[in-house]
Amino acid sequence: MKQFNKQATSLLLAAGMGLAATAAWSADNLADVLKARGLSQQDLLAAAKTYVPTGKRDEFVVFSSGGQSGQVIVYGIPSMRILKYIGVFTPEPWQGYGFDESSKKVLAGGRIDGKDITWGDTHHPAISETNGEYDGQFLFINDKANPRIAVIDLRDFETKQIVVNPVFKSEHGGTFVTTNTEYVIEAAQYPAPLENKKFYPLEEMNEKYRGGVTYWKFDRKEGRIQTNESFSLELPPYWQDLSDAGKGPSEGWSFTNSFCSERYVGGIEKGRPPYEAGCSAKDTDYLHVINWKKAAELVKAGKAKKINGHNVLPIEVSVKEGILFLVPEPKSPHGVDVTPDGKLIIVAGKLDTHVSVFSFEKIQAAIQSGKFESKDPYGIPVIGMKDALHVQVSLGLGPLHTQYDSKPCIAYTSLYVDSQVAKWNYCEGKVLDKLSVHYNIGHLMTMEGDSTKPAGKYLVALNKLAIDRFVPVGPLHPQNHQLIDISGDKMQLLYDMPLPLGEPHYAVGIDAKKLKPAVRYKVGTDSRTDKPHPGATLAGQEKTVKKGNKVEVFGTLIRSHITPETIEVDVGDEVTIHLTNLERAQDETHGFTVSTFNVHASVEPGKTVSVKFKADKEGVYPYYCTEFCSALHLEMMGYLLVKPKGWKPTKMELAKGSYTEADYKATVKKVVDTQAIIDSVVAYITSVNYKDFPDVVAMVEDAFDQLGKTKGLKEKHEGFAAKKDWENANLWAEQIWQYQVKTADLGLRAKTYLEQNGAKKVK
Ligand code: RUQ
Ligand code: CUA
Repeated sequence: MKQFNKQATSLLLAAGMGLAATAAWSADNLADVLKARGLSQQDLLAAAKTYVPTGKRDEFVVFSSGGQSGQVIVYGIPSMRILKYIGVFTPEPWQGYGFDESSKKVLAGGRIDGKDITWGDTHHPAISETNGEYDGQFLFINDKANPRIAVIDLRDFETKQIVVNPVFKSEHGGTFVTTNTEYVIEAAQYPAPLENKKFYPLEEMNEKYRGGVTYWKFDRKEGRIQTNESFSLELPPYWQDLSDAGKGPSEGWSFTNSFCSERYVGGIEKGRPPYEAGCSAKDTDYLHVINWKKAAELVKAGKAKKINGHNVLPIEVSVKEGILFLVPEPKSPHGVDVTPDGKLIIVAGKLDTHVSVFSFEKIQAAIQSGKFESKDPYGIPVIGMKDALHVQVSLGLGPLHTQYDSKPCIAYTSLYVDSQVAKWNYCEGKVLDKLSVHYNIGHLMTMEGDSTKPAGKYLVALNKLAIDRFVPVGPLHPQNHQLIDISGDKMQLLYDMPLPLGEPHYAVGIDAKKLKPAVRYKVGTDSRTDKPHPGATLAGQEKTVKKGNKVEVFGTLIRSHITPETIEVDVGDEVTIHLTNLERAQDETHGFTVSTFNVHASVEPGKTVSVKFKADKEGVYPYYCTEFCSALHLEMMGYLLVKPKGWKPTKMELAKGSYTEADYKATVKKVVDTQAIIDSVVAYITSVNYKDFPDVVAMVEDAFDQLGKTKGLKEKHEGFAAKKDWENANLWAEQIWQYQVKTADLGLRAKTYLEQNGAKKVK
């Protein structure tokens, strides 16, 4: 320890004097590197287009579904560097998600039939929109396996709410938002009885099984879905697939396609032809065209019936009120994507080489004039395919999803079987370019490509198979996200990124400037409710309260200690530890765990978090901070003492160290030297316009907070020295130094920040 102190002092001295080492580039030249690494000029160009040097940032931020990991993956474009995994349907220990009390409540919102479901099959993220443009405020994502939707607040990138679909047993077509995020759309996938826990044999598929679409009402002010104002449309047992919301002229409408409109029931084990044969027998399936605005009014007017306590508009009502129509679409379609101007709806064929471009205007004309070619078996009017089509274009094998460019009429469609991206013009129905991807592309995504104003520039191919692209890591391969430059006439492949967490289905990319996440919470905030946390505590007010067998600790965290440093309980007590992080400095997160009790919290600056457990075994359990937060991070710890029943203390003295007067004097000198560094840093900071830099102001406040804690300690150590109690004298002097180190650390960080961000002299 003494050794370390000496080193730390000289480091601080060196940095304080401005003796930062300058990194020298080696004598490499570009040509040599290209040769040595076997790279082409093309590779070099791609590298230059994607490389983001240290200190610079990405232009776009992508939120990718984490597939079966139940999480959301956040990465930057063009660097393709992963920035974060957000725990959503699955516990995520780093963020304490599922290991502290408030986040457990969020996960509990996703319980079904009283059971925890600790994974999810995430497919489609959606960013909240204002006037059809991404606004960067909220993110939604669905769970296909256990039909649920989650709300993530982009002010802190935390999951705030999970809601369970009350009438479906699976879903795929979620999440899609309406133009002003009034509703989040979620469509069923595999038909089942809508009533919970209701059994009907498969022979009753046509009569008793149903599909549907749910419109979740989103309250933007609260940042939460309002379940009681949400509703669903009952739909036939066609397998509803993806959806999209109308915009511009088609605002107020939504589109959901389907497959297996044959309503086929397989049973290969009984000798019946399997689902895949029966579900693709017909040449066409149905696009559902729904007037959701009118549907919402009908629900308000009491036309819905309650199923499982949820408002459902029966098919007869939707037909009678003229809010539900069908349009035949080439068989087994997959994606449905409304064009940025809201005039056209593009449906990809999956088992057909064509993409079909439907015209909203033509669909409306057919509806207005009552021109229908037939009715489906449930009485829903069917508009003739020809009457709704704008154009059909043959793109290649296995078209799945379509995304849009910033240039008018330009779209990109993924071709799963061909492993290609097709660039084409949907106004004129012309193919413009094709690019091979590796391999078997599912979704693709352009920047802000779902909005009314796509940003162009980049496209990401979300490939289902990676095969030979990466160093092998066993039979389960990573996924391959490929970055493609779409700024020119021809598409150019720039980068392969292995994604090692689940199978991402869809992703959304937003201009990084639109995201404005906070760097700290207001002190004492419960981040999962966004409200003041009842367990919040301020410095000096820490306490432990015992009532019966319930122990509640109101503690604080600040470099480098946890207050309290000892928690004593009796075996069998129920222990709740509330912790508030008192730091203001950016990125000064503390973590917290107690040995063997399966709790963990991530406590960012200002946040209050609680962990709770039953101290059901006697013993000694260290607790500590799990984030490397400061030089004395390893010392940021304490003991939980779980005392046996009827335990009485026998020995009351703590072991003593053996400190001498020389030790004390050395410590005092160290304190004086360090103060000189602090003074020089302070002199620098106050000589420039540091008040113009909010991050620096926070660091400076924090630094003075730390220094403020040394008040009275000088008198204290001198008092002990006068009594020749060298242990206490030395330790209290040492404690001054501890606060000084944190002050100096913050001060130096502030100084570096100011130097790198062009601070100006004020006097
Ligand atoms: S999808 S299988 Cu969006 Cu193509 Cu889920
Ligand atoms: Cu706080 Cu480590």
